Amino acid sequence: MQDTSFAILPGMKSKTKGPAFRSVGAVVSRELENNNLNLSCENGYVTVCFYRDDIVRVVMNPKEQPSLQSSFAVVKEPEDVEVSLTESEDEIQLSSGKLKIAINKSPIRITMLDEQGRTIISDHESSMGFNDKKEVICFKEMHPDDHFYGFGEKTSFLDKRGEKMTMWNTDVYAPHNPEIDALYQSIPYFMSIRNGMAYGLFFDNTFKSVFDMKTSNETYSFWTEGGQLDYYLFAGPKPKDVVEQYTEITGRMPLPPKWALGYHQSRYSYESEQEVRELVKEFRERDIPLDAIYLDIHYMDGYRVFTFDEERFPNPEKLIEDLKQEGIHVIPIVDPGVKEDPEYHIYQEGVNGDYFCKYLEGNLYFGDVWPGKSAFPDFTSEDVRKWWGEKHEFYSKMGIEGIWNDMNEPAVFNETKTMDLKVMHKNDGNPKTHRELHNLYGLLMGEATYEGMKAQLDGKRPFLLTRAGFAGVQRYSTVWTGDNRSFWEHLQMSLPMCMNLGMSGVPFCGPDVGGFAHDTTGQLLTRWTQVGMFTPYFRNHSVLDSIRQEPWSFGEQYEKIIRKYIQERYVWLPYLYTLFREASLTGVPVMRPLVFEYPEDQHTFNLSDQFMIGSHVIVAPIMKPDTYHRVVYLPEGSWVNYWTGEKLEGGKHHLVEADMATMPIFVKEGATLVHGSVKNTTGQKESEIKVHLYPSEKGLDRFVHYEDDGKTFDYQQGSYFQMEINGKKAVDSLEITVTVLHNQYDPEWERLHFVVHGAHQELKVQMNGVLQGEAEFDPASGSITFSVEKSGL
Ligand code: MIG
Repeated sequence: MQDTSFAILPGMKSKTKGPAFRSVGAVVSRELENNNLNLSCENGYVTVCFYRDDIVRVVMNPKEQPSLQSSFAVVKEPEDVEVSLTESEDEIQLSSGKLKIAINKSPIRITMLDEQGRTIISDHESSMGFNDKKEVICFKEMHPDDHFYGFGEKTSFLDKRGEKMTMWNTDVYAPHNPEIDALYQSIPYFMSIRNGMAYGLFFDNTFKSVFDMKTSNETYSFWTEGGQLDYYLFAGPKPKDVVEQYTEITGRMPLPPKWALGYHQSRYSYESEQEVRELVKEFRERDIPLDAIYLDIHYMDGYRVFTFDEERFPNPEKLIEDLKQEGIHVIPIVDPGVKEDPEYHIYQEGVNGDYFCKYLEGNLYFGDVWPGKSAFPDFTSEDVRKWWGEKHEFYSKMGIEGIWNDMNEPAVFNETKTMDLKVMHKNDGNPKTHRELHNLYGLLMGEATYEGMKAQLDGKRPFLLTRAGFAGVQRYSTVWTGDNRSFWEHLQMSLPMCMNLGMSGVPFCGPDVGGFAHDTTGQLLTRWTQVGMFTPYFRNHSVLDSIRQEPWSFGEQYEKIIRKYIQERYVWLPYLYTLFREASLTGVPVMRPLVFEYPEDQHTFNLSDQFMIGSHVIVAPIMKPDTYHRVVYLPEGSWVNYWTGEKLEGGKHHLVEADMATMPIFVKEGATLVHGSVKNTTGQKESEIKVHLYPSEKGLDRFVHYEDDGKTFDYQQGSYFQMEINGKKAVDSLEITVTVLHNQYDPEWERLHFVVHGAHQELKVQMNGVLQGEAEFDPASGSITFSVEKSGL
């Protein structure tokens, strides 16, 4: 019976050519062991277990009792959840109080319900199945109002309903167009938002997998080439809860060093010490802030990792030291391929230590990459990760604090673009093929690199950038979206791509600003840098033979605007840093789609050309050539144009003007924005911070500003500063309260400079009960300003 049901499903059309799927069938018996419900079914086994009262794991294995070992993506052990079980003839029910799992017995069909008994997610009647190729599949019901987000790094628009996506880390030089459904990162996770409610699903399987939200309108499915059907359900109910739940399972981003949030300049390649020094000089002379410069593959001796070319970089220590004096960090690229060269120490160590990937038969795997024939470290084993991490002393001893990992899908120059799938990874004594572990290669390289650098930096936070990754990549690395092109379409695409990465637990991400391949133009670079001001990761990078793309490459007219937006990044940094802190604690992304904050508002469901920074700022960039107007959607509430102070009513679309120098930004009334000042680097001292208040009729929404040293892990021991800002408003008065919540770090600044926006002459401003008699009203901007000494807080 199940066979026929599977065969006629439209979702199975593409699969019917292969061996037919069979359903796991009806539940035959059940047993509750600790918190695991083990079900024996006609054609297989299913285990259901609670990880938290709002997180449930389901595992199906056609052959035997499911293994509850998780992939490397998972960092969480199940909590001791109190679960009650009730059973009727047709159904078994598990309840955690917050969440109910109802299991229909014949055929097995799992439904998740909320406290009120509303269905959140439910198996289609075909539920779970497998075929004799060892592929496994799961069908869920698709509600007419489901909209899907996440899935990591994908092309196309924000809402992934109607898409079919493959999870297989792939180096795609071109094209990143809507039909490319596998890029460098694989994050087999999504969330659904339906009528304001959200749930999430993480498919913890490292094989190539596919999510099909396209073929049928009533069901969606996910399947994989091998292993168990192993997934987690996150109960929500809000998008923020789902991200929190997903990152509880796969981990969160450590707080990055502040310098990693500044403006970064890259090029394939800055080829010599002299070129790098001249570049820095140029930035300084032109007064453009800069925090980091990248060394692409030309810095190495014949593309051998952990070396410098002695002619082009005769004294890297001195270069790095000199730049550090100016507050600028150097970030070298490190690829996984190690050149086959018996006279090269890394290759020698790798062979002698048995650190490289091998076939079952014992011979080394070699692939062609930049250095020519190369071997690849087998990062699936801890000793290899340790070795690789320790090798980074070569860089850290020179003062390097950031590493750039590329080609770690791994990319290999051949037809399949990657390693031979037959390679057998040692995997700490549990050998598995590359076919199974391919998607983990970048993540494991990231762990090796991050942990290695962390151990060497003497308490300082390392920075890592990676191209490839899997669920959990946020624990080690920042993600850039690979080889995009200098197309307006790719600027447009970068918004939903980064927003979905953010919804997938990766808050720290960004595209190559200006576009990597192809030639950028003055307009495109300017508009892209405007967006870059707010993308969590902000780096300009371009390919070898393309036109130059540094901020001054297109004449003064564009340079002026580009400078202004890079400077604005530094102005907004204290606010961004507070959001990074939030992301590191809860997983909630810094850059987020409007649907994340307004999940009930249908205008936001597929809004791909606007985004939010935190909960009170909407950014609506221009992403078309010769365009100086655009439509902006503002959700409910009152909004203020950041540049002009003009007030705009929410709940509707507005036509706004945006000359070349303007990227429209809107601030929601009730907001507090903490700003710093224009600087050369993030490391420069801040003597005063500005607190911009945008009171609504009622006052201010509670805001908690965060600060620490921006460099070390001391904040984990409590060395940070937190200040709560609140406010009550009447027609002629504003009562601000500032409360220091946590005071174990002394901020650099001496005073707070308050700016009350949307004020009028008669407005009386009090802070902590004290009337600000000295406050000045500026009729031109409609704002009231006053300062408060830190010592007076
Ligand atoms: O196949 O290191 O995505 O950022 O500049 C090219 C050279 C290899 C690909 C990366 C790109 C980098 C380039 N690399």
